[in-house]
Amino acid sequence: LGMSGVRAQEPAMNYDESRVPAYTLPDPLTMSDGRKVADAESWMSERRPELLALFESQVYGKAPGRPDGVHFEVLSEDRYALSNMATRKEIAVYFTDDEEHFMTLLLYVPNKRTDAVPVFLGLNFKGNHTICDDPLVTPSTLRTEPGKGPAEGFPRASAASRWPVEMLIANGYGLATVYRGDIDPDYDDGFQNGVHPLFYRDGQSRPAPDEWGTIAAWAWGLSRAMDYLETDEDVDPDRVAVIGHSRLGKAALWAGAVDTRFALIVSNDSGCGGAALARRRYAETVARINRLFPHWFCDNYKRYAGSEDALPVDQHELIALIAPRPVYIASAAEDKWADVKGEFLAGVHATPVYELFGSEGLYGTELPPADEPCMSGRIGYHVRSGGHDITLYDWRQFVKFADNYLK
Ligand code: GTR
Repeated sequence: LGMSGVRAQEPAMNYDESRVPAYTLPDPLTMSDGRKVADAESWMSERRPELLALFESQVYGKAPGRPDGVHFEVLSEDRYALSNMATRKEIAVYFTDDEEHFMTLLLYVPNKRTDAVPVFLGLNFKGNHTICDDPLVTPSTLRTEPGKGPAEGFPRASAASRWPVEMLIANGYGLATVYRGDIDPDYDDGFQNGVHPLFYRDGQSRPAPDEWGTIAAWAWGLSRAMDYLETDEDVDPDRVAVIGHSRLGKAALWAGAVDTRFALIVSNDSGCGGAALARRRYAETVARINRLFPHWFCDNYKRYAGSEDALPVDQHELIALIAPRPVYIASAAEDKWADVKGEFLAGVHATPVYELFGSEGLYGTELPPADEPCMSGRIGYHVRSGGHDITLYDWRQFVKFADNYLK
């Protein structure tokens, strides 16, 4: 089957709301054997594990859990970072007993604190040194596809507009981040680099069809960062929010679904394979995402290219897996590629699960107006005016929402 064979399954991208096909979403509150989920207890003990296993085997792939050899080393600590407002630490999170394979966690905590602080944790696209103009952050080693990406790496502070470190510090939050490439470089190399080979069984050379792709590896890395944060006395491990933009928002949602230590989850413009409903087939589809990013999901997910109705789950159930913990879904009005309405509806259709816990979720059949956040329930939502990005406006809403739960 050549590339043209794969493309043949792919109808033209649809950007027309009136041409979204009729679809029936799987009911999060009906078990595979047809029984109804009546209460929070049976959701937690029966339905949630069943759904989690379906997302693992059919969408993201199973990850190995915490290896025995995981250990940490604080590489540097500076109490006079960010105009003396924050303490900066850089921590090596070693994945195995040896110290060859590791990721570098960059952590800022406010100096003005009486107690351990809540923290936002998220992966970054271009390197730890790109998130702000702190000259002492160790530059991450660029791990783009050979020949792609700037030879000298991305400049310091080049992603600063996406990381309002000072605003977070001023509001009493810490910030922790890791370069995605430290966990798994973002290109298809048959899973030879990154963390996957560390876990191959004898004779194995790539993940099995139900084993982890790159998004699950990134989510696994977020859990390893959490392993460290649990040991840092400046951080309150019960108040760690996990956040991500776009592909890294897909990873944040999956991390929040799998790892209940995350107290709050933020998805920004995560789109297809993130917050957006697959069955709407609006803009980016399962076929298209698997063709362009064959390494992101597990191989079983490729079966659903052009056959979304055959998926045993849809993305509202990914949001439901987070219940009853608070989750915030952010879209951007011009980010049609991510299916704004599909992201909103995933929150709406996850709501019955939140209600099982006596919580409110997200309501409505029409999108709320741009720049009018909904945060009365435990599923927050906004459409920001503008395009695909994560901005100060977005972060201000996340902090406001987090203040309700983590302060
Ligand atoms: C796009 C991809 C989206 C989203 C985005 C990003 O090319 O189609 O699913 O992940 O990249 O990460 O910015």
